[in-house]
Amino acid sequence: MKRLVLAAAAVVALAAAVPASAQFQKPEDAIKYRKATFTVMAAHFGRIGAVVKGAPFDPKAVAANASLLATLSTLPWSAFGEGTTGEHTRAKPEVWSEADKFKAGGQQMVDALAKLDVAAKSGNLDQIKAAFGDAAKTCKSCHDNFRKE
Ligand code: ASC
Repeated sequence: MKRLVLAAAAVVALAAAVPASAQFQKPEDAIKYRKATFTVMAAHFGRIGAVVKGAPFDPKAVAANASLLATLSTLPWSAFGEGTTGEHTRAKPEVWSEADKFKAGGQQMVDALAKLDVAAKSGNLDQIKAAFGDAAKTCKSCHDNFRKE
C-alpha cells in the first residue's frame, strides 16, 4: 500500500514537472488542439445562445451543453505554450508577453462557465440567461485583447 502511494505521488510529481508544451509533438499540434476545443465550445455555447435568444427551451439539452462547456473550457490553456505562434493562429503576441493577464482572462471564462453549468442544472431560464451573458463577456474580453481579427 505504501509503495502504491509513493508510486502515485511520483506520477503526480512527474506530471507537474513536465511542461505543458511537452504534451504536443510540435507547435502546430498545440494550435490545432486549442482551436478544436474553441470550435466545439462555440457550437455548444451557440446552442444555449439560441435558447437565450428565444428558441424553444429544453432544460435537459441546455444542461447537457452547459456541462460540456464547463469541462471543455478547462482544455485549451495548456496548448498555449511558448512558441505556439505562427500563421495558423490568431493568438496575439500578448498571450505570452502578458501571460498573467491572459491566464486570468481564461480563468474568468472557466469560472463563468462553471456558473452557467450550475444555472443550467437549476433549469431556471432567467438564471441561465444571466449566466450566459456573463460568460459571453469573458469570451469577448479575451478576443478583444488577445486575438487578431
Ligand atoms: C459565441 C462565440 C464566441 C462568443 C463571443 C461572445 O457564441 O462563438 O466566440 O460567443 O462572441 O461575445
